[in-house]
Amino acid sequence: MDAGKGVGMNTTKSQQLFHKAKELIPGGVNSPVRAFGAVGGQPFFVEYAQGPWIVDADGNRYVDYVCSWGPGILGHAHPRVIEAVKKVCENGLTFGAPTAGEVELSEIIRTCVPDMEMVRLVSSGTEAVMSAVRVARGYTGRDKIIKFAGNYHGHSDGLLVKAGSGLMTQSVPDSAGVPEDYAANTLTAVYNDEESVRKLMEENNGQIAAIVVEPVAANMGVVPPKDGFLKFLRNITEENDALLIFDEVITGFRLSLGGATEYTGVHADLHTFGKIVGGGMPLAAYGGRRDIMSCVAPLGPVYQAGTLSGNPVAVTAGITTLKILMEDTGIYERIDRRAAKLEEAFRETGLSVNRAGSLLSAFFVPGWNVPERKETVPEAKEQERRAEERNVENYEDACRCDRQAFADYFHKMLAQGIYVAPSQFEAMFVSDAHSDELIDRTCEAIRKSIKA
Ligand code: KE4
Repeated sequence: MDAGKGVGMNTTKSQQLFHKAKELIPGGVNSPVRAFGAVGGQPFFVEYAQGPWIVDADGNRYVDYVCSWGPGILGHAHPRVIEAVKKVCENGLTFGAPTAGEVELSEIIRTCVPDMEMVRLVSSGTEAVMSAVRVARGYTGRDKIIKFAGNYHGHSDGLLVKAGSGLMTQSVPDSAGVPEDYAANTLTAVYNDEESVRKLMEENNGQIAAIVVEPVAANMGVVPPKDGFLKFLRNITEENDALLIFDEVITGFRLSLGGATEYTGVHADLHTFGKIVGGGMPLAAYGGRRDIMSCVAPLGPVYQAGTLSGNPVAVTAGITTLKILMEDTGIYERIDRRAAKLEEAFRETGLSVNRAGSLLSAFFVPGWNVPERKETVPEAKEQERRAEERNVENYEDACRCDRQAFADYFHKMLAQGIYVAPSQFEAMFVSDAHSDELIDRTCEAIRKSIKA
């Protein structure tokens, strides 16, 4: 990738910090995507963030559309959240014993998502999905699961897999260190492709514990489910006595207060939540049907535990965040409307765009920069082919995008003080702190950054 960096920005302190960090931390970061590997250049180191703004070690300010990969739906350092966290810290940071806050947060989650009849709090999205899959296996007595290419569910061994040689075969590890046999029980289907799921179900009849899916995919860029796809997954799991797991680590409390269930009307057996549910602190959750969750220790035989599970400080951040969302559900209309304005600006530049509520991704699809020849209106069939080619409906479509063009766009936006996710395969997150004025400024920056 071309090594780009903010035009005219002083990044001395960030560069010094990155140099030191690389000596101590693999790649200089504590999560790979932060290293700017997909876009080139060096990451800035954050000094502080407030509302829609993120400020780096050199004092450069950016409008932040990463929002810590989703938690920041209220904007950074919301005063009520900060106040509540400061106050609860004075009581002690962790006890390893039950607290009233865990009961309150679990009840709030169930109020927002009634299908969450029982909840277990954990510390990361990875832990939530890993545990939900284990519960599904324990409940059904079956070993195999189906996931989708392009869906990311955290870094547990059995989910760090990719489609094998022939898509209808078992998956292969997608990371060094994952034994082949750990991948063997994970089958990979094609998102939005019912036939790929049906074949795997038929070929593994009676062996599938669950299908795990991002109800709106956001890890291959944003890819919404086609009409009927989630309902199809609901039906085929019921027909085969398998469970349906909605991985709502991103969509939970983002698409609506009731998450994907409210947004799509489809009910899953188990759900996982992260990011927003913890208000930006290390907290996630899994849960669902009472009969299934009754399998979880100490109630049942499926073991899962955690020293900091339900941590009182994290729980307080989560409770305060969800209460603010419950008190003002108008936030969803506001952030969706603002995201729609960004979508319109991207479309004007010729990019393909997928949006679900306040989640969106612009794709540099093949031919994105070939202006339509106005003098000749292509035949309807040709128009249909071109439109089809521009659709991003699965991982294969997303992989066809021009990543260098994305990298150039990323750095041009950064140079204008707009920080979007440093990867074509990530989402753009809009928060309630992104004012209409900032949205307009971002639209202007988009038009300037993307020149066919
Ligand atoms: P964590 O373990 O990172 O809290 O959550 C894993 C996870 C599970 N499920 C979904 C749908 C997710 O998107 C994630 C994590 N999301 C990424 C961003 N796409 C986190 C960013 C990162 O890895 O640094």
